[in-house]
Amino acid sequence: MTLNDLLPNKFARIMGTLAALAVPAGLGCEADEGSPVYPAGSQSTSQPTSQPCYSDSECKGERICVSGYCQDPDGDNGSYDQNGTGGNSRNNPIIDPEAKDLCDQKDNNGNGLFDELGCGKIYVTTASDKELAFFDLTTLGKTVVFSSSSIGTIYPEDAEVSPYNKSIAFSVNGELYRLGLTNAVLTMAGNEKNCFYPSWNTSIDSLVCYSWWDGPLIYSFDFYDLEASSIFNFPEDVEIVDIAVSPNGQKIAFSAPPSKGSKEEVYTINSSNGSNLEQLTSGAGSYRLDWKGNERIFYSCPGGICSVSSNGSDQKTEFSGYSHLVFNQDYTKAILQALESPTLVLDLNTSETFDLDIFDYDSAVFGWTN
Ligand SMILES: [Ca+2]
Ligand SMILES: [Ca+2]
Repeated sequence: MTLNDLLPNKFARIMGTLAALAVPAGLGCEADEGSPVYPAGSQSTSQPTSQPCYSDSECKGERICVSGYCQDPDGDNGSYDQNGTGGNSRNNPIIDPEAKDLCDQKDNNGNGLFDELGCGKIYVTTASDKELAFFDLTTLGKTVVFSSSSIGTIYPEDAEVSPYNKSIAFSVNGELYRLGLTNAVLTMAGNEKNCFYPSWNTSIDSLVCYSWWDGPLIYSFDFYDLEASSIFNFPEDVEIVDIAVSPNGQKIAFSAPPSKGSKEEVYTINSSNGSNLEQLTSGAGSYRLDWKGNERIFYSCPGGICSVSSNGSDQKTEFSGYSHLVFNQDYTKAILQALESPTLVLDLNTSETFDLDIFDYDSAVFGWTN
């Protein structure tokens, strides 16, 4: 729904409210003193929200801006009750249209959409990249799972949740760790090769990393026996800037410039033995790779987020003005982030976006689990 859709309805509501307000004389005095105004006869159901405002356009649903607060002029709190069945009755529970729609199979903000922010847990690096934390969409609360302040900085591209959501792999200054999410056990890999951009390889023990080892190298590390083995040496003297294993584990996508000084391109190799090197993009300037299923690779590109099919066709810009995205596990929603812009949840079926607005200002998303 756009603002324009709301305006005629909102105008009618304003006129109705003005007529109602003309009746009880006492209410006018309250308005003069700057207190929130209650519509006539509805003091028991229409309460001021916590949302301050200067104009109606800042208020959601049918609410209007009265005396500095968003308020519902007729006390019905929108067109839907909390079960989304409609009704418009004053007997329905009061719904705050400014509320965040947490994951509870109810329409907590009365906009006709159930749990539009999605469900599950959103993993972030935060506290100046010194904490790993998740936000649970059933409570919208934050839980810190690890503080790295004593060992260093964890960048979001250096952290990834494992298959089955058992653990998080992360690297600090190239040193690889695994943190159990159910038992909080921290395992240090002790890898002699540096590990950057760890990406899990379909098992809870095995992942791939980027290292510089006589040239750019992609290698596999196994937590079961703490063994590393080389998969692929990129033939040019350049830096790889991200790695991502496909969901089915068959392909490794990585981003690197074809030669020194050129733009980074998206490549794939077979994960089993590093064979079948394919360059998928042309002039991409790619970093921060994310697979959408096994068919498409999204990547950060100059000015936005781009994508290319895994066979190299259909390279395109998906979203301008955002720096990175993370999909949920069934690819129905994605989180879009941009520097100094609100973090959004994008519904991939309807293309609607919703302010997530539950993070600390410096939270960078790296995972979204069920
Ligand atoms: Ca809703
Ligand atoms: Ca809900």
